[in-house]
Amino acid sequence: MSSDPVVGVIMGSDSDWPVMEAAAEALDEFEVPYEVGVYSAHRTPQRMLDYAASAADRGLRVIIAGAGGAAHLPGMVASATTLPVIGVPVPLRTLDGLDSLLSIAQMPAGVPVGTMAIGGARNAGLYAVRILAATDPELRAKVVSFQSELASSVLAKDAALRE
Ligand code: RP5
Repeated sequence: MSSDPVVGVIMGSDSDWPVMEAAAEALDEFEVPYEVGVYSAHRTPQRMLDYAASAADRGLRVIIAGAGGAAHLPGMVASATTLPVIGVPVPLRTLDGLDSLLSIAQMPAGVPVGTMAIGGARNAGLYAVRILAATDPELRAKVVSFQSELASSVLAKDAALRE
């Protein structure tokens, strides 16, 4: 948890955390302040809506929402906020997360959710960083370095294979 968070990392259940913590780790890498919480679309619907409706006024700029199965959290949060919402389909024991993916991706026109891959919490964190970096030159410089390191790591692996 950080002071003055600009990203909300929320999930439908604490059982989603083993997947969702990768989003928090990515935000940590870029020193982006965030908050985490459990907000269930089905078990605590009003609390979820209150969170979404107050998020922008509290200073959040992006919401990352992960859920599994009947994964209605990202879409419902998107319906109650003007902030960009990034959805993470959490894979459960059955159906390998395909149900989660389809629940999050098939949004009606007018209520967008940026849907990540099944279990794609790290990319959700990195996507939030990119959204913030669009208006933050210091953060953008960190993204440039990150991409350069990513490319270098691939070149190093390529070189190792050729030895
Ligand atoms: C969803 O139901 C949650 O996001 C979680 O992925 C799934 C199971 O929740 P628990 O029964 O483990 O609390 O709403």
